[in-house]
Formats: sequence, structure tokens, C-alpha cells
Amino acid sequence: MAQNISVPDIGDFKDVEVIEILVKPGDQINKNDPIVTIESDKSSVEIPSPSAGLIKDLKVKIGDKVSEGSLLATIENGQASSVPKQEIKKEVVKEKLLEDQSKTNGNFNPIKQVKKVFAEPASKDDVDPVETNEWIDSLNSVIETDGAPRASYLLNKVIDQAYKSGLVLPDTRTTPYINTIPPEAEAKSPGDQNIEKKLRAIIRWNAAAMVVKANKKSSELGGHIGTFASAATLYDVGMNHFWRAKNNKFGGDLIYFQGHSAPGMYARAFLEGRLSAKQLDGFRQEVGKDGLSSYPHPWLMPNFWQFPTVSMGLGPIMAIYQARFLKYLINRGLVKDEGRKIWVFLGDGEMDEPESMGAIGLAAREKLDNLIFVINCNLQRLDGPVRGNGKIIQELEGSFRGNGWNVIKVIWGSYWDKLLMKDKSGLLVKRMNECVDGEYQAFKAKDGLYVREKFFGKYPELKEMVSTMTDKDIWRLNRGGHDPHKVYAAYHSAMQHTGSPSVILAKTIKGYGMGKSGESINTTHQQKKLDEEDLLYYRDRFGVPLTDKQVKNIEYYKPDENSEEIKYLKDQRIKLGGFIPERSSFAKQIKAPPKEIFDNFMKSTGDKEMSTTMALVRMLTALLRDKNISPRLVPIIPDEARTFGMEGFFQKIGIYAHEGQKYEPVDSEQLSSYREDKSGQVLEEGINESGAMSSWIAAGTSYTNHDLEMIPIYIFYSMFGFQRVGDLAWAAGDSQARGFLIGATAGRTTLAGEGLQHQDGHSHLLASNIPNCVSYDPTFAYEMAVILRDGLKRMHEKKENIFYYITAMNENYSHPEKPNGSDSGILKGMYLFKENNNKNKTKVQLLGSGTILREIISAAEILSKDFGIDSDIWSVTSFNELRRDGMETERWNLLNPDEKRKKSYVQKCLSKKDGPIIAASDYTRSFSDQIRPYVEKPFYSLGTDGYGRSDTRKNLRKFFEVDKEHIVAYTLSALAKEQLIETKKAEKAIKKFKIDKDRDFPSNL
Ligand SMILES: Cc1ncc(C[n+]2csc(CCOP(=O)(O)OP(=O)(O)O)c2C)c(N)n1
Ligand SMILES: [Mg+2]
Repeated sequence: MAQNISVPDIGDFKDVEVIEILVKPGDQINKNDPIVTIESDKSSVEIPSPSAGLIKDLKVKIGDKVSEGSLLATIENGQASSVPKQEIKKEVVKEKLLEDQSKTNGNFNPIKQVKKVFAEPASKDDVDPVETNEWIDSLNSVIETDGAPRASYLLNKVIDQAYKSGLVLPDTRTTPYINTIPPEAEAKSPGDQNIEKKLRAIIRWNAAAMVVKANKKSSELGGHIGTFASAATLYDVGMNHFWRAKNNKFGGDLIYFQGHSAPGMYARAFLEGRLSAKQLDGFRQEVGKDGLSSYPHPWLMPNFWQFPTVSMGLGPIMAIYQARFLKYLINRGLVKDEGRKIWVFLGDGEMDEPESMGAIGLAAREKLDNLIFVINCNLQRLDGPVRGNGKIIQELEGSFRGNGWNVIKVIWGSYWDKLLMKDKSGLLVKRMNECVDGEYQAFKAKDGLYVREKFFGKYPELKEMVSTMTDKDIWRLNRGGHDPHKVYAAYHSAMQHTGSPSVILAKTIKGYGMGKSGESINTTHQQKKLDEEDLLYYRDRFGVPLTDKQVKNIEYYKPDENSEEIKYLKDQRIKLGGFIPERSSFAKQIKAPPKEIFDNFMKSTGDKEMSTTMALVRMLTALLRDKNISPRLVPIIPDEARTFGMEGFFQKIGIYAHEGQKYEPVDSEQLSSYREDKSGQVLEEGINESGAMSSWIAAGTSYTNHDLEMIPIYIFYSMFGFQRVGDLAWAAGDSQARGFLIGATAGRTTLAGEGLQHQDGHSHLLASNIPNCVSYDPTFAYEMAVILRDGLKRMHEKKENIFYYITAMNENYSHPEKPNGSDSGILKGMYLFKENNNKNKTKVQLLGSGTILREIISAAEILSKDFGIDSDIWSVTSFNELRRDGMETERWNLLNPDEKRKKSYVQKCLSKKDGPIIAASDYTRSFSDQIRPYVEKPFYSLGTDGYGRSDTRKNLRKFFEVDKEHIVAYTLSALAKEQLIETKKAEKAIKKFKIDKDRDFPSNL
């Protein structure tokens, strides 16, 4: 029996136009297949079929207006007559378990037993120490008999009860200043410690030698020794035992190396035979062949580095979103869950960057247990201590714990274990707790005697504790981050941890082993030269088998290929699947959609008005019907889907939510209901441009990191794009991210009412500085369609390492038909849109881009009608691309003075055309000025220099002098200056349009 399909609840909209019919009678359709697309003045949305069946009759045609309940079609064998309420996938929530986990901070530390008690020494305010000890004994006995989870549970219950009783509890953000993992719970490294120690020494040496050698060539070259010196153990333990490389069996762990530790990675790659001594000699000399980048730059070393991290703070936020994106791919069923991990190496100073910690809440909320931060807490940054008066490790612990991370502190090395065992009174821990980082830094810049006096000497009991130790023994008391056993145990524990991200806070010494020349002193960071004496010290300190002469020559040391060291090093990596870092891609291309997919946009819209943003959203909807493209699209929005008319995507493809949707959304009755789904496709990032940009980078580099080409489309207010996250955009270029950035609500006068902080008149200039960013400012839907399809083809089919920035506007207007043969011009940056030759008289070349092209078109009509001036109207889709072509051509011509001059594309377009050139855009004049050198004709640019302000579009265009009247007046004046018309004609226009000559330049207002 035939059933009706009618329009479901579409919110407040009425009389909405049907713009596409997606089925025809006789079609067999599935439930949720789209029947028609309807479009309001702001957004378009598909109406899905409520059931499967055969379409019998269509009851609407394109152009019809429909409202809720309007009949659309009838279907045979269908079962329901209205769109079913969405099914809320209720996750089975094991509430009790979750509750317990969150209370233990997700950290089920495998503590088996507790033999010692780090209680504070009995203090004056302990009125009943016996009772105190009874409580502690009880706790220990639960840990011993029932295990740590039970003990945590009981403690939480007691704490809950205390809160209920109104007790003010002490601050529990931090734990004592000791290792999180007690020695008896440490996993033991299976490695050969002797060989590993030798290898570490050699790698340290080669890294330092490489920097010193470069600086011998020229002090301009620079480099860092101190950072890697402090982190060598942290890297080596990972390389020898934990980090699994990408190969044909496994996707590979992803490691974000701290930028300034790059020399250490090169030094290891040298031992692995991946880099030659000649290449090490080319450190920081990249202009010639085979040089090595100062820092991790995939653009410059595309087979080696994966992640650009040296701009501090970008590594951590990009890595968090990388880990999130990996979960997204898994939850969407696009990649297998192989237990891959994202490791991120950071400096303690770097943690002051707002970006570093800005997304740690998200990491915990999304339960990113595939993410491990390792923060190298050497207590120093560039100028001096990170927290001289405080304790960076404790501070970070508090922040990360507070955000729900699993925190593993690696503060003390094994030599401290015995002392801590002896510390029955807790006085040693008390001393550890009370010392500030400024003191800890000084301890390691001095000697054992100093530590004896200043650290242990504070309390006679502690002085006594170390009385049998020599100063050398005291000096040997090591820090956790330099102890491979402790580091191994921490990594092992982080690898096992589930339910939340982990952070390892490793205490180290900046410039470890550099001695007087730079160990733990304030100038360590910039120490790039070591004199002979320093080098000999460094060799001896680590026992590198080089003669004095070899040291003086600053030779690299590489054991024989058959030596046990090299064999061991390679064996460990073979066991872990290959070398790291290594950048590769085995992703398959995505076939660009057929040309016809955008056919609709090539026609005139007639009277129908729409914005280019709406047109773009319709194009995306069309792409979602292409089976090659659809699953790979990653729409990314920072809380502005409704602004851009994209709310239709919520139902259609769902919003990614790792826990599905645990609630019935308030608008569940409506077609565009807020639908969250575990396999949702939209990344709805909230008000978080940096996060959205980081997601976009993760998706845009998926072809290398996950061997799966994805098509990220990040849509944002253009003002909050490059200006806000410019450094991330630069890193995206370095990373060779592919995808689309859409600067919506673009144009200084087009966004109108929003005012100064919203109106963008310069994002294109920022985009133009990124070498592999291709940018366009289209006016019409067909231009957008041609550009979008070409972008898909270039990036995702041909795999060009470029990304697109396209501006889209919110002004509604009608769109003409695509002029014949304009495709190539649209892509090159300009094409002849229209010629006004009816007067056969004085002529002018009018160039416009974005919405201001429409002012140009109107101005041309006035010029023709009222002033008898002919014009050629050029739509400039990209001043940026034109400039690139102009620069290249000019350079070639200058370098080849004997040859016939080549013409730039701009010249090809304009050189045979008559009249001066007037160019106008909704951006600052420098945007259109970019082509000035290549036109070889009088050139005048009009633009929106100055701060925006809220008003109507008309008033704003008048204010910035980019409205049709100003364009006419300025054009006439330019023609007069070229003596092509009489000056009085220009004067007349200025008067006619009531242009105030005495008004200040808009930039000054
Ligand atoms: C955004 C940014 N600002 C400044 C710098 C310059 N810089 C390089 S290293 C450094 C200090 C790093 O200290 P820390 O993070 O503690 O790393 P460490 O070398 O101590 O391991 C600074 C300020 C930079 N690379 N990036
Ligand atoms: Mg530091």
C-alpha cells in the first residue's frame, strides 16, 4: 500500500523552496535516502525517506514552496509516514565502574604492597600520633590484602563522607615530590643496560659534535646541545623498547619530538646508517644538497620528519587532536584499532604556552588513552629557571591531575631508592617537598659537597643519613629522567594505562654532562660551542672511545657495523618494526568527482538569491552523495554551523562524539536535530579555533600518518582564521596538509553589522604568505564550484602538497551563468566576465573580486549609461595567484635578458586592452596592489584599508569608498589623469555622488 512522505518538523521555517528532487517514480530507495533538498534563505537541507520502498508518485517540483506536513511523494511498501524520531543510541554505561575510575583518576597503579610510609614527621598539631598510625596501618593492610583499586575505592568513600559532613579537606591536587611508581612496582627493562649506556654516550657525543662542527664553520649556524643532553635517556628508552614503526603490519606510533632536540635524532639516525657523516656535516646548511634541518620540518625533510614542533606549544595541541583524530577514524570504521600511541615530547618551559595546556581538558574528556605526553622537566627554559620559586613538576601535576590525566612523576633516579627506604620519619620527603626549583637547579650546577651542605645539611638527621657517603656518592644521586630503569618503568606503565591520557613528568638536568661549560646553568640553552677542554670533559664524562686527537678534530664516532652496539641498536628497531622518525605515504588517491556533480551551479540562479556560503554548503551536500568522496569528507566547525547554514549536516552525517549520544536532544523532533554519534562525521569543535585548526591538520596529513587520504573542510569566520591561528597555518604548510580552509563571512564590508573585530579585510594577504597555500576570493557560485572541484583534483587525486583557502560570503545575490571558456581563467586568477563596448569610445579595465565585483559591474553600467565610458569587466578570483605568476615571469625575464620576454598571465589578459586599470576588492589595497608591477599600465586600487565598524553594507562600502559611486568617480578621475577625458567630467561625478573630498582617509578614522 502506498504511504505518504511529507515534510517533517523543520523548526520555524515555512514556505521553503524545493531546490532539488533527488528521486523519480519507480526508484527503489532505502530508509533515510534523501528525497528532495529544500532551502531557506539561510540553509539547505535534504529530507530523508522515513522508510525503504518504491517511489510511486512525486508530489512536488523544483521551485515549489513547502512547509511542515506538505506532501512530497508517495512510496510503496513503505511503513512509516513521517520521519521517525531519531534513535538515541544509549551506550551501556557501567556507572559504577566509571564512577570508580574517575575517582581514582583512572590510575590503577599496580602497587602490590606498601612497605614504607612517607608520612610527615609527627608534628605538633598531631594530637594523637598513635591513632594516626592506626589509620595508616589500616590503609596499608587493605593495599596488601585487597589491592590498590580497593584502597582507592575506600579512600574515595571516606573523602565523599568527609565532604558530606562539611569538612574542609586539604588540597589534593598534588602528591609528594617523589616518583609515582614505587621501586617495587617498577617494570624491569629487558634491555642490555651496558650496551644501551654505550649507545647513549655515542649518540650524545655525535649530537654535540654535529652542533659544534657547524658552529666552527660559522657562528651563524647555531644549534642546541643542552636540550638533547637533558633528554637523551628519555628518547633512547623509547627508541630501544617502546616506539613501534610503521610497516605493512602496523600503522606505527606517532612521535612528536621536541624541536630543539633534533640533533639527537640525527645522531641516532647516523648510527642506524640512515644519515651519513656528510649529512651531519650539513646540519643547518639546507640550501645545498643533503643538509639537515635545524628543527623538525617535514617540508624540508619530507622522508624523515613527520611533525613540525619547534614553534613551542603547537606540538602539544596538534598531538592532542592527532590522538583524537585517530580515535575518530577508528570509531568511524575507517582504520583498525591497533593500539597505536601518540607520544609527545615537550619542554617544561614550553608548557607556559597557552596552546600547550589549552586542550588537555579535551584529551581527558575524550579519554585519549592513546596519548602520552613526556615533559622533560629540566627546570630551565632559555633565560633561566622555569619556576625558580616554585616547582614546575608539582604545578604540572596539579593541572594535569585536575584535568583527569594519568600523571606519572619520574623525579628521582635509582640511587635515591635506598635513601628513601631509610626515610622512616618522612624527613627526606619533607626536604624534597620544600626545596624549590631554583635550588634544585643550583645543586646540579655545583658539586656533591654543595648538595651535602645545602640539601641534606638543612636537617641534622638528613646530614647524618648521608654521612657515610662521599661527595662523589652524593653527586651520583641521579635524577629520574636520566635513569633508564625509572624511565622504562614509567613508559611501561603509561603504555598499559587505559581510560585517560598519560603524562610523564621527568626531572632532568639541562646540559647534562656538559660540566662547567653548560650543565644546569642559566646560559645552557644557548651553549653551542664547546672548546677543546669542554669536549675532552664531555668525552670522559660518558666514556666515548675517542682519542684526544679525534676529540680535538671533533670526529663523529660510529662503531663498526658488526659491533655489538650497532647490531643491538638495529635489532631493537627491527623488533619494533623499523626506524623512527620516518615519513611515508601509501594512501590511495581519491578520484575527483565527475564534472557534472556541480552542473547545477554553472547555470544562472535567475532571480533566486543566495550567498556563496550557501552555494558551498550545497556543493558539500552534493559531494556527500559521491561514494568516493563522501566518507572522506571531514567537515570541521567551531560552533558556527548554524551561522553557515550547515545544521542540515547534523542529521545527515552526525556529529562525532566518542560516547555516542546519551541524551535525547531538545530538538529531537526536528529534521536538523543535534545528532551526536560515535561514528558521526562532523567535527564540531566548540569555540576553539586552535583546536579546529589542529583537527584540520590531523585530517589533512592523514594520508601520511594513517595512509588514508581524507578531505578536511574547516569553515570559520574568516577573521578568526589566519589572524588567530596563523602559526598553526604555517605549521600546516610545513606538514604538507591537504584540504580546504573556508574563510566564511568574509570581506570588510560584507559581514556588515558585526564590527571591527569581525570584519576581515586582510586574511588573503596572510594566506598569500604561505608558499603552498592556494587562495581564492570568488564572487559567483560557478567560480566556487570550479575552484572546489579543481582543489579536490589537485590535492586528493593528484596528491599535490598544497592546501586551499577560499573565502565565502554571507551576502545574498543572484548568480549568473558561467561564461563560456572561463574555467581556466577562474583557476589562474582572472577572466573576462563582460565587455561593455557599445559606445566604442574611451575604455577602462575594471577588475573586481569577491562581493565588490558586483559593485564593479554596477559601476560599469553607470559609466556606460551616464558617462559614455566603455569597460571590460574582469572577475579576479585570486590576486594572490596572479602575483605568483607575475613574480615568476618577471624573474625569468630578468634572468634571460637575451630571450624574448615572456608575458605574465596578467599581461596576457590586459596588455592588448585599452585604458587604465581600476581594481577593487573587499580587502586592503595591498591585496590588489600585488599585481601592480605586472600590468604595465596606469593602475589604481580601491580597498578597505582601516578598521571595520558595524553598519549596513551600503554605508560601509561608501565609508571605505568601494561602492559603485566611488568606483565611478575614481574611474573618471583616473581617465582624466590619463587625459582620456576632460577633468570636469570627473569633477561632475564627484559632485553628483556627493563625495566629500575633505573627509579623512578611512584608515585614519
Ligand atoms: C613560540 C616560540 N617562542 C619562542 C621560542 C624560542 N625558544 C626556543 S627553545 C626556548 C626555551 C625552551 O625551554 P624548554 O621548553 O624548557 O625546553 P628545554 O630546552 O629546556 O628542554 C625558547 C624560548 C620558540 N621556539 N617558539
Ligand atoms: Mg626546560
